[in-house]
Amino acid sequence: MTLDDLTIETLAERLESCQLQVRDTHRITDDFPGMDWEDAYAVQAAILARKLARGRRLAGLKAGLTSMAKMKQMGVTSPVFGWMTDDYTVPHGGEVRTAELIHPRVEPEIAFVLKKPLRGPGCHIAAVLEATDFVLPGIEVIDSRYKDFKFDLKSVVADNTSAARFVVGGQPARVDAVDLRTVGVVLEKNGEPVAFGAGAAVLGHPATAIAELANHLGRRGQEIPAGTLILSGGITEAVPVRAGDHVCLHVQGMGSTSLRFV
Ligand code: 0L1
Ligand code: MG
Repeated sequence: MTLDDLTIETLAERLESCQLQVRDTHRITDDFPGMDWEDAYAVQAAILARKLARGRRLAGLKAGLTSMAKMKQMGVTSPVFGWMTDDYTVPHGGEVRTAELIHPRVEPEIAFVLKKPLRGPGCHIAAVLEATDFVLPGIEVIDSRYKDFKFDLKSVVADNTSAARFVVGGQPARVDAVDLRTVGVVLEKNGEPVAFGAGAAVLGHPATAIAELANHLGRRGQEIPAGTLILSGGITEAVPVRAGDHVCLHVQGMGSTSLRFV
């Protein structure tokens, strides 16, 4: 690590204030170009600690930058990870108040719910599938706190990988009832298909993202507890949304989930 505790806390306060006050900011690496990955994850953890101290609860974990195309674009070879608190949860078919967000985009994802804990290092697809209770469709709403959605990787990790809202719903499926590589997804905005893909767009198999999360936490002496909901990462590019938009995700064999921006 290169940053001291006070700096980590100051950066967490800055990024969380932008989120709560719905305003953007410049990249934190502009001020701290030498910061490292541990600094970035420490800022992210400090934002979570601030929310938990105010009574928020952890609602789930997420992998981001998981699609091959997005990783190539960003010049990375492994995903990034973040979290969602209870106030990020949108009920199936529910509403998102656009005035609470800066410049939201939506991503089609497959959500995993674990029945057993997962601990890395050495976690792999088979361990994830064995530990998964069910999978179901999920739409993540991302909302970078950085101006014009422009960032570098350490800045975006510190900003909790742009996490903002999410909805899950549809028909939960057991992992032996669906081929998560070939499962097709269609994302509709206002009734029009706007993005399509298959599960394999996420690291070849969405369970790989969960294994990489377990390995990431394992290197820090942590595990993914049983019962955790995890968004495994966007299957397509993120789609910008605005007030009035209705977004619906269909996942083959798992039904649909949706939300509305008001
Ligand atoms: O969930 C995601 O893939 C977002 C990761 C952060 C990068 C972005 O905001 O697009
Ligand atoms: Mg995502």
